Parts: sequence; structure tokens; C-alpha cells
Amino acid sequence: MLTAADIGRFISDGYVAVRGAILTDVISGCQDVLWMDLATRGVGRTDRSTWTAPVIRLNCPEGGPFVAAGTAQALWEAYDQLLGEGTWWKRQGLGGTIPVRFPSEADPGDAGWHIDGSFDGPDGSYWVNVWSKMRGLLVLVLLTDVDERSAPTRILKGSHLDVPRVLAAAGEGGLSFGQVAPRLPASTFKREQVLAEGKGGDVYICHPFLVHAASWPHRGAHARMIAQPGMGIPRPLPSERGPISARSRPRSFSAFVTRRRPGRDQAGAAPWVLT
Ligand SMILES: O=C(O)CCC(=O)C(=O)O
Repeated sequence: MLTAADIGRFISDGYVAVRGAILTDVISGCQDVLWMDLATRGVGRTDRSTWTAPVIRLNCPEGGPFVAAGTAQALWEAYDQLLGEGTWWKRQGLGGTIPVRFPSEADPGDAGWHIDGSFDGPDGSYWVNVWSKMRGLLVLVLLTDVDERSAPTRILKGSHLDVPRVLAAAGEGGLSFGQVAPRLPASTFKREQVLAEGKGGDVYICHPFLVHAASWPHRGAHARMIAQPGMGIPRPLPSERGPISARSRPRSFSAFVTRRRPGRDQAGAAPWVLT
């Protein structure tokens, strides 16, 4: 269970780290499956001469240990606390892609600041809107140990607070995910940078608007694996203020955050709040 302090940190920082959320043997099982996939691409677990690319992006496998990882009790409890019971998709797995990053000095070409998208846009790319249509959370699942040398994901602490203003201007239709970061103020990129470090099985549960990026070079000893599924929400989570209109003051969107509200939750109201 997240503590009140954890939830407070999620609201102000845009993420909370749940240490040891997934059991070690489940993590080992996930690694084994991923290495089997890599072997089919000519990349050997114990043959470093085959580690030639800085990154190989795998589709997250389904089944087996990935079910156990995605349904870990600590994660589901946290999703209930942050999003509200019955609002999120109880996926039997993780999903998304897993960028496997290998020790390398080379630019992997995918390490720019961004927020993730959440729905298919008109141009076929991933889009996102101020309602965070279809996505309740970004979840960074450490499938290997990750330290500062081994290409941890970088997080801009508190950056989720800057994004709604940009998305609100784009209305219901939203923006392609790649269009969001270039519209953010310079102050966003001066926010404190945090590295998503930890042990395999640690999970960073993040606000869907948290600005983040891969990092390089990777000067660690091991291949680094982080799954980054979106926690799906089948229906939009309504805000307590009703639909977003073009006339709404930008300040209204300065803190698009999730939190439980005693009384409102009991009445079955959604926990998404625009303040
Ligand atoms: O690999 C990473 O550290 C992060 C990658 C990422 O943010 C992405 O692919 O969207």
C-alpha cells in the first residue's frame, strides 16, 4: 500500500517508486524470456561481441512471468489508490515495448525528452490529450538492476504540472506525443532531474504527463531492461470541473493530478481532479 506521504509525492513530483514491487524470481523469468527473444535476433546473453546496437526495442511478451509482473499485488493496490477502484484496465501482463539498452558510447537516437502518447492519432502516431484519454499512468518497471551508469530513464521531477497547459490549448483532439515537449517552457527543462535507478523488481509509477527520456552513454556492465507500459483506462476519468472548454483559464490545468478524496470516492465519484 502507498502511504499518504507516497501519494503526496506522486502528486507533487509526478512519480512514486515502489521498491521490490515484483518478486525476484518473476524478474528472472522475464529476463529469460527476453533473452530468448534476443537470441532469435542473433544477440547472445553471454556473448558480448553480439551486443553491437545501443538499443533493441522488444514488444513486451505476454504470458508467463509477465502476467505475474503486471498483476503484482503492490502495483494493483497502488493503481487503486491513485486512480480509484474499477477505473483502470486489469491487464494480465505488462504490455508496451521494452527498450533493451546495451553498454555503448553511441547515441541510441531515441533519448529525447517526451511524454508518452495514449491513443492512435489521425496521422497514425501516438497522441495524447489533456484528459489523458485511455491512459491512467506511465509505469516504469525495472526488469534488471539499473544504476546511474547503465542508462537509467531520466525523469524531470514535477514536470507533469507543466504539461496540461500545453495540452489544454490543443483541446479534445490533443497532440502527437512528440509535439508536446517542444511546446513546454524552458523552465520545465530546468526542473530537477531524477534517475530511475534501483533493483530489478522496483517500479516507478508515474503520472501520465511526466516528462522523461532515455539516457546515454551506457557505461554499465549489463544489458538494461525496463518495461514502460501505459496503465490503461477504458473510459475517460471525468474531472470534477466538467468538460474542458477553450475559455477555461490555463491556471485551471496547472495541476492535473490524481488523488483520492474521502467522501467523493465513497460516493463513487472519479478521483481525477483538476485544480
Ligand atoms: O529506455 C528508456 O529509458 C526510456 C524510453 C522511453 O521513454 C520511451 O521509449 O518512451
